Amino acid sequence: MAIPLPAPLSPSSFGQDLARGLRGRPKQIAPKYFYDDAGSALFDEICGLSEYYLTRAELSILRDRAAALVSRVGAGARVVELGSGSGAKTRPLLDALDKPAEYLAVDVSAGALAAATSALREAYPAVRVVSVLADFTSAFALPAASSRARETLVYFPGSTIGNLTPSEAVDLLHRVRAACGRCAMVLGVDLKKAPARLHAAYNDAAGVTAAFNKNLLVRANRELGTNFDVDAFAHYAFYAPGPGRIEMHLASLKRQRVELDREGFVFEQGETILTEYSYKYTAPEMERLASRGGFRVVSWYTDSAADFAVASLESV
Ligand code: SAH
Ligand code: AVI
Repeated sequence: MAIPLPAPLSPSSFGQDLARGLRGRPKQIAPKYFYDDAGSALFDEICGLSEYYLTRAELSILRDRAAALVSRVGAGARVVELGSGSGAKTRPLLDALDKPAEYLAVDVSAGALAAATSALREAYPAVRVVSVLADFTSAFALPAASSRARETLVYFPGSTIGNLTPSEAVDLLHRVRAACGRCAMVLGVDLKKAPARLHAAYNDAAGVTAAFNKNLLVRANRELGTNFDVDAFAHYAFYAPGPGRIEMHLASLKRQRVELDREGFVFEQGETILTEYSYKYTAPEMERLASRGGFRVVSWYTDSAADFAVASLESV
């Protein structure tokens, strides 16, 4: 699959995106900037929290249904995982496939990518493991498949698709489809449920999600020389039932002025930076989204509580 190569995130793109985001109303920044080494470690900690049911639910589906999810994929496939992180969900999928030839991990978090791919190389010596440090929200290319690889399976677990707006998600599906022609996809999706449970999942009692959110400001101060008063920002996350999404913000607890590249940005008391959306879907909504992106849902499995779904898609 010849896909144009995505540029890794550089401090200059972080600075430019942050400046653009702070000039906007509301102030905002893309969630991909959460994931430096500290952010990736905090996300892994979130995955173990009692309130954050998503990881447990998805792993239980993979444990029970991985074989069914990949039953249409033949031997010797190439797996491309988008947002691979620590690779915690990679093994159940590789184990279910018949002699996978290649595994490409695509992520913006350099440290997480290196650690995950080196562990996988050791665990799967027969699989060619490739790291692709890249942003999947921009046009991206992948290294050419080796002659051993027969077909491509795109793996997008974690409900990371929910961190894109529906129209961004459709664009990504189109890019994936254009890149691989006929291709199969396994997609993790967090489902709509009682707002109080969603609220709790993004407002854990131990404050790990708050630290994950605030790490963005810590990262900006370190990498860009900004002067955010991190202690004067509060984590603020809530479920908005209309659009069906969690919104995560950082709220300034006082009036403050932040400098970035000699440009000043004033935060009024209570003003927020929008740092993340996390969209939740129903099965019909996800089917419509897939169809707008050029895919159809072939099978769909949920955990026993129907909190989370993993779908097998194919391009149409
Ligand atoms: N798939 C793993 C990790 C999910 S966390 C799991 O389910 O546990 C989201 C991952 O996607 C992080 O590792 C983050 O670095 C990566 N990520 C987020 N936005 C990205 C982007 N635009 N391009 C590439 N990787 C991205
Ligand atoms: C990676 N992504 C699917 C997570 C989510 O649930 O939206 C990121 C996260 N944000 C707060 N907690 C976890």
